[in-house]
Amino acid sequence: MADKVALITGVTGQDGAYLARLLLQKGYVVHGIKRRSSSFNTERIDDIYVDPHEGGVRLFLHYGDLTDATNLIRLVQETQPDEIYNLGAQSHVQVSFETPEYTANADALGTLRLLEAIRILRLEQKVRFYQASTSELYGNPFEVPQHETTPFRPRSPYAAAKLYAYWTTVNYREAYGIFASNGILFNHESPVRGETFVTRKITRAVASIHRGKQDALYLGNIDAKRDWGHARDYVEGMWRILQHQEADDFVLATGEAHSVREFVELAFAQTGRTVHWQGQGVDEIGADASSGAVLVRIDPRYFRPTDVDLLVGDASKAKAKLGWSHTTGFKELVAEMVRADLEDIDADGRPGGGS
Ligand code: NDP
Ligand code: GDR
Repeated sequence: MADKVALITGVTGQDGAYLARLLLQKGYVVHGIKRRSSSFNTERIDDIYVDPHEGGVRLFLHYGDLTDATNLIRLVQETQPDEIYNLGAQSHVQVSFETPEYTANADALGTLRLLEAIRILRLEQKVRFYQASTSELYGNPFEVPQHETTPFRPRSPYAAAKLYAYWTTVNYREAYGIFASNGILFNHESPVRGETFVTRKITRAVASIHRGKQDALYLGNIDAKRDWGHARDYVEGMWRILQHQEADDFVLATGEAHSVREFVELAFAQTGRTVHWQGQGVDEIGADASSGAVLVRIDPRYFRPTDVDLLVGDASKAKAKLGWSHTTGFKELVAEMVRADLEDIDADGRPGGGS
């Protein structure tokens, strides 16, 4: 039997990089869509990319964009994928308040364009489609923990765009019989998490402060709680969702919620520092318990017009139907991220990783 072919949008992102690696290990031929950029943007996949001139290539990169329908149609036609993983998105919630129209174009209409490409090319019976849906759909949720049947109530342009993509995926499954599934994934992180998401921002700062290259870390809402897992586990879940006997929607989560404040404390603890909180509101600081040095300050610039206070998922459906559950817990995740940023800073003087 011929090797399976996968097409990944967002292959240069955190999840794209982990998923491409996983699929190559499973013997797939992988096509990834990358955006044209004036500087290199393939840092996260450079180690798995083989120069096409060297032969034996199984990972192919193509220029493209979710806002460009003709490009998507051509790429689906040329690559004839068995599985499409739609991971590409303007994925930053706070940025979506600044660029709501672009976010809707890429995240909402981009999903529609890909599903239409499948239909236009008459690939409804061949392609399995994975949509990167998100716990942000729940907003400030109606119930805790959240599962597949919890009502959605988006609280950002990002979440509203992803809501459209979620329902379009369901509709194309029902209307045209496409194997189209949503993974409703709760936050997942790794050493290659984008530097402006809160976890990576914290672990990079912890490493910089520890090596004397930065004084303090500026954060917004430190009482927000999230269900943080490891990206490695979650891409395995994406793959399992597409291997299931029928298209369906699944929550992937760890089932544990922690605050940004707890993440900060645990991350600093990796470098032997205890954070002592003093003051209130925007005047609250986190000081080093032994030296008194200020490690954390609040900057209202990082507050969102509407934020989500608590997200925690119930992945029991994925466990029962897909045999999926997370393997890396919160403490190990934080330790791995701090360790990686310390190693990077020691290697080249700055906390590294891709973005
Ligand atoms: P990243 O931000 O790390 O990666 C996003 C990817 O999308 C990048 O490759 C980026 O390209 C690409 N991209 C952005 N805009 C476009 C566009 N217009 N056309 C084509 N590609 C584009 O996100 P993650 O890897 O963390 O997340 C993957 C997906 O899962 C996203 O859709 C995200 O919204 C969703 N998600 C993520 C969760 C998480 O906790 N990580 C949880 C739930 C859902 P470039 O590298 O050039 O910027
Ligand atoms: P999130 O992730 O919005 O959950 O979206 P992010 O790490 O950006 O924020 C988590 C929480 O931390 C609070 N916060 C800060 N956030 C950032 N980025 N920077 C700060 O300085 C800061 N201080 C406090 C935020 O207010 C928020 O409450 C991520 C993305 O990957 C989405 O694409 C994905 O859909 C969801 O996770 C699930």
